[in-house]
This record gives sequence, structure tokens and C-alpha cells, in this order.
Amino acid sequence: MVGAVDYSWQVPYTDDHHALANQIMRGLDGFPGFALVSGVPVDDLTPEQACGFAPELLKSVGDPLLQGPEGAMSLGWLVRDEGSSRFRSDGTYRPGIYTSKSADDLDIHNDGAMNPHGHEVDMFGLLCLGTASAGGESTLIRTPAVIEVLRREFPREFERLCQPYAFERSHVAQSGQAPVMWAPIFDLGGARPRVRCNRQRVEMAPAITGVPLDASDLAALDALDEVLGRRDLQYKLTLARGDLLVVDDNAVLHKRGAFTDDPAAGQRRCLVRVLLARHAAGGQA
Ligand SMILES: O=C(O)CCC(=O)C(=O)O
Ligand SMILES: [Fe+2]
Repeated sequence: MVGAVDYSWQVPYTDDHHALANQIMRGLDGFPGFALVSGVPVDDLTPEQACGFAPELLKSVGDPLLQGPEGAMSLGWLVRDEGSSRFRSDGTYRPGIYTSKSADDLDIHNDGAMNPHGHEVDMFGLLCLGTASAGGESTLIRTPAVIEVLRREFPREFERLCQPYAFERSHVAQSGQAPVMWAPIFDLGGARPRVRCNRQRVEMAPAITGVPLDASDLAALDALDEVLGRRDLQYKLTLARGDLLVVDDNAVLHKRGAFTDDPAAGQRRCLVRVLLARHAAGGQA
């Protein structure tokens, strides 16, 4: 891992999930905004059982939120290659695709960017049940560091990023919810900063809104990408079986490299994703 000076984010598993949650929150609320639990007992669990176990384990950290298609929603969501691809053959984006069900690169984003299923997401967990035969590396980038660089080097672009953009969200909209939402990428006005990072969804929105991205909208997105591409801001890790990565979704952005499975050799990358809302004050489970 690059750039880490403090190891408070490394947490050994204990079956005292309340104590574990306290340890996790030290990493999330302090530096660096994430925690990596190792040694979670996953050997006896099928993926479906792990989808029940992971939210149960994390409910002391936050309130697990429902995810998935309407009518089949669950608190644990399997992130694995199920043959989806977000690209059409001409390279444009296909709407309605869960990128989490592909083996593609996932661009830098945060999970709460488009208020999935109407939720404000504060944190998420990824429990690793299986690894790929190659690839699948995770990159984490702290948003306070990104904001600091943008303010210093790209003040005009940063100001634009603090104004609303449209985000396409049809794959995470329940019936009755809008397929597009307008919000700033950096909303620093509330008690806690809200960050919404997903360039693909910003680029898909004009097809719905009819409002094209103009030169200053694009220049601000390019400045953000340039800063997010800086290696000195990136933490890299590859999740191993039994690892549980827990991330403050507004304090840390993430991406994942493309991967290849080898099912014949028993190597299939498989994670359980749990989205979490912070407990209401005084209401920890
Ligand atoms: O596969 C991963 O490591 C991350 C997946 C992810 O970011 C997501 O499903 O939102
Ligand atoms: Fe994600």
C-alpha cells in the first residue's frame, strides 16, 4: 500500500462484532477514512449465506440499506462477474447495467453518488469471498486530499465542481424515482461533506436531460480526473479471501481494476457489498 503512515485501518477479526465496529470506526472517523478487517470466517459460507452474514456483522457499524432490483432487494449484494458489460460495441455506455456484475475496470466513484434506491449512503463494506486469477486491484483516494489540491491548483474548476451536475441513475431508481438527479460533486455546505463522484453517470445524463455538458463543465471534470490520477494520492490493495474493507463513502473514493477469473481452478472473484447509513445519534445497534 502506498502512502500509509498510520496502521489504525488494519483490524484483525473478532467475533465480538460490537468491539469490531468500534475498531472499524476509528479508521473511518479518523485517518485514513477506511478500515481493513482480516480473517473474517467465510470458509463455511455460500455466497448467498454471506449476503446475510455481512450485513449482520456490519449492523453495529451502521444501518444496512436495501440494494438491487425492485422485487429482489437485499442487504447484501454480490459483486462478481455475471457477464455484464457497460459498453456497447461502439464504446458508448449501455444504460441500466450494474457495473458491479462485470469483470471490467470500475472507474473512480463512490457508492452513494446517485442516491441508490433513494438512500443517502454514508459507508459501505466489501467482504471478499473469492479472488480472481489476475487483476481486481482496489484503489482508494481520500477526498480531503483531492479537495486540497483542487482548491490550490484548480480553484475555478473546483468552484464548478461545487455546483450541480446531472447524474443518470436509472439502474438504481425504483419505480416512481427519477432516472436523473442534479447535485454538486462536492457539497461542503452541510454538517458532513457529501461527495458524488461518477463521471460515467454524468456523461450519460445529457441523453435524458437534453442539457449538454459545456466546456467549463468538462474542464472541471478533467481537472478532477487529473488530480484523481495522481499516484501519490492513491492507496492500492488487493482484497484477499476473508478481508472486509469498510469505507467512509464521502471521505474516500474507490475504483477497481479489471480482472480475469479461472473457475476451473476455483478462482472466481466474489465480494459481498453492504451499503450503510450512519446510526441516528445515540442509536447504535
Ligand atoms: O469490485 C470491487 O472491488 C469494488 C466494487 C464496487 O466498487 C461497487 O460495486 O460499487
Ligand atoms: Fe463501489
